[in-house]
Amino acid sequence: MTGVLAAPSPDLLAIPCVLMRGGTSKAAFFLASDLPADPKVRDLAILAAMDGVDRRQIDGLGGANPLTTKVAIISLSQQPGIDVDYLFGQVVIGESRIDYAPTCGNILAAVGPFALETGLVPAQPGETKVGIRMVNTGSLCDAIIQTPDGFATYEGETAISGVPGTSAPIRLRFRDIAGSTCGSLFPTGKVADTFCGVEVTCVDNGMPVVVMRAESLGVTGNETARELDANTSLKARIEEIRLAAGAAMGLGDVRAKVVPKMTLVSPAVNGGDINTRTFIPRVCHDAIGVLGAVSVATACVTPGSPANLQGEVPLSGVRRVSVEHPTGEFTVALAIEFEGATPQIRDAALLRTARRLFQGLASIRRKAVYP
Ligand code: NQM
Repeated sequence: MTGVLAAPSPDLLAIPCVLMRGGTSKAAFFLASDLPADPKVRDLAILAAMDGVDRRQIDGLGGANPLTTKVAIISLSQQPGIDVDYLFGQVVIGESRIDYAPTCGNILAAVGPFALETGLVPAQPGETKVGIRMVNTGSLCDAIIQTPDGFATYEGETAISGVPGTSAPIRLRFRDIAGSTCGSLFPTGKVADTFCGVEVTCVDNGMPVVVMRAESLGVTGNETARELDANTSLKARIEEIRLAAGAAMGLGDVRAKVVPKMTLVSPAVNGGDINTRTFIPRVCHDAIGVLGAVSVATACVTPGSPANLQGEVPLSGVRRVSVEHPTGEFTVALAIEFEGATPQIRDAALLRTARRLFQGLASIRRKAVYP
């Protein structure tokens, strides 16, 4: 058995696909040039590959959790100074559709190694900077990949919470992510609003997030993700706040959207700056999204936000914010400049790891794509 089939069935289309772990998530990566050019046909192919219908995703590559049913479509960028375009898709499990509204910072970590390994970007001696445009939001990021021998290396000493072992570090430096989806850092025009009797901060520093104190929802914020997922009355209340906040953030009717994400904050318990539990938006994250963490960290340093638990008035400069989550901690470095009382975030940087898990051909029911 060589792995290459001698007589493949014509019932199945075979499309080159690489499964990558990016941070604490997994995605099927495709080159845009390998997928059907018509976006409608392309999405049928992706949904058939992942299984968008069944909640267990038993007939596809998806992992039956929002964190493991993600897709990245990569192409060379036409934008000067940028190497590749990264279009992210969140397969909405059981609904047979792909949400292209958000981007994903975890999967972003795998874009650089994928671009190097597929030959889209040549490796430099030592390390290689890959300039990435996040097509969903138009935001830009530089990913620094270790390339000691002219190849991406996956081996290294960097550990991230939520992933066993260590790997080579990938440095992500975001440019201009404030207002990525909503147009401004605080899309309601205020740093604090009240929806359904709960004080919140609506913030978009790379990801639209509604941040509120756990105690204002009657929980401590130290519960496990599983405990919170089982709390149906809490989840119903959070969804009610999300619908009101989403409209106020200019996102319209967010019932069918996976943004804004919802984060409960409470005092840090392990020496960090803040403790979090994040709903993405209806399932509690085992950790926290990358850009979600950047947005929460931003609320955390903003005077007047309910997330500013330490009553902090930060100075301009680089502020490292340690965001605790159910499986560990995530440090975000924010370059802050103040205009009056409101922080302006000049850039945000963080460390992730990634790894190629599988390379091959996704086998897709031809009839699902070309009925
Ligand atoms: O916020 C989860 C993840 C994410 C997205 C989600 C992410 C981000 O952990 O940038 O990384 O919010 O759906 O992959």
